[in-house]
Amino acid sequence: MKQDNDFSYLIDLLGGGRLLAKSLSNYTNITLNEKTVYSWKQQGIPDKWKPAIIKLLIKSGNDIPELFFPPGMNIYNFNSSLSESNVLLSSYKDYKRDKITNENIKSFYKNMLFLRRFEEKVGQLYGLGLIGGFCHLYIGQEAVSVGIEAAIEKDDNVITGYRCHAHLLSRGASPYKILCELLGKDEGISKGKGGSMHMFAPENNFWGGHGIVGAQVPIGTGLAFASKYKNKSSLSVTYFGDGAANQGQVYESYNMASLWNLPIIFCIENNQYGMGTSIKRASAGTDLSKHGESFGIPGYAINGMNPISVYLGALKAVKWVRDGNGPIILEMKTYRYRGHSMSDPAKYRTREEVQKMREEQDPIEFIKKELLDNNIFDNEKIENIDNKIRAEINDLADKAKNAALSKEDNLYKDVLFNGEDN
Ligand SMILES: Cc1ncc(C[n+]2csc(CCOP(=O)(O)OP(=O)(O)O)c2C)c(N)n1
Ligand SMILES: [Mg+2]
Repeated sequence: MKQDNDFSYLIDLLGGGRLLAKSLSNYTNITLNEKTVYSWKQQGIPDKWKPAIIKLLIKSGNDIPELFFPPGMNIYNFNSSLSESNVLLSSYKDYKRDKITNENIKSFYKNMLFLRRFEEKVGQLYGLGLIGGFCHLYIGQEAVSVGIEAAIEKDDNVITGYRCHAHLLSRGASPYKILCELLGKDEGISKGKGGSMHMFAPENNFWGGHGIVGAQVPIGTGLAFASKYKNKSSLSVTYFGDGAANQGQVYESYNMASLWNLPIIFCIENNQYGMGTSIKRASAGTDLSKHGESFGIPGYAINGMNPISVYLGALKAVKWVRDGNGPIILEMKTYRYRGHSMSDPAKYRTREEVQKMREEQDPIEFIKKELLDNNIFDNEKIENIDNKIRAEINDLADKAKNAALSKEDNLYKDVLFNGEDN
């Protein structure tokens, strides 16, 4: 049984003999002792237990080697369990660590920290009365944008709602131009006319910045349609919130995306709250990753406070879409630390809840620990990077403050499209 022995690593993937014996016993109602499971490491996993093990592997977000399926079976025999197990990709942790390089960890840290310090600066500028209009900060949710961006290509299209500064930065847009936009300056990324909620960067394949809750979803679906229509390999990552997830146009988009097999990742940033209401009070079905089921769209819930989980989940989703399988939903379980916008009485949650998330689940602290535990960076290096980022953002903000205000005739420019289609 040489071939079966090769699968002994699956036992470790599922937590080792003791845990697997327990999981299988719970799963099948057949009592299995730990020693028997350990003996499979030498003797091979019996075919009888393989279906249950495959289900556990699917649940924990692991790949299943083709040769592991019992004779006559393949992944499609497990389709129903695929939709049943929305926690699938949520528990990537140590056992998937081997797919992550030190370079990944370093860039997750730098990129997330940049987003955090940038948004903190924006909060300060707003507090000083230098930013007008609405302003929604992304603090707490950094792992989502950073993890997704690491898994997609620059040719792919990204679109989101009004909480958009971070996505734009992740796309590689100029932080200086974003600051100018916030301050209503001529050099702003939308020439100072859009402000916080309406930033666009077509050169970065970033399509807004939309103030109407959920409105970006059909547009993101249109971006996916354009890729398909023009035979491009690019996909569309369409972000929206838990509140937006119940808008009617989201379901119309699901339907069309599935019907036309469009290359789109619907990325729901479930930060647990809309403008002033928790998802539990606002949504009849709180398992947002399952909302595409009746349209035949698979969905996975992912720990959106962990950039490694986000990245690995996104890699799978990207592969699914690029392989021509059509849309997929990724529900990122995340959390925002600040108010919904800069004016938010925050009566819908306790300070203790926010504090607990910050202390226990902060994505940047998590990655910092990875850096230290694996001797990738020491404390000094970590601090130097932080200081460098702070200094860079301070300089850019000072420069932006001194830049010229948007000119009045900008009001009449770029209102209607009159350029060449590409
Ligand atoms: C169609 C529409 N309805 C209501 C609003 C007011 N509004 C702005 S943001 C928001 C909450 C959306 O919450 P969610 O989708 O969870 O996104 P989050 O703010 O949490 O990122 C609401 C109701 C709006 N902008 N558009
Ligand atoms: Mg929300």
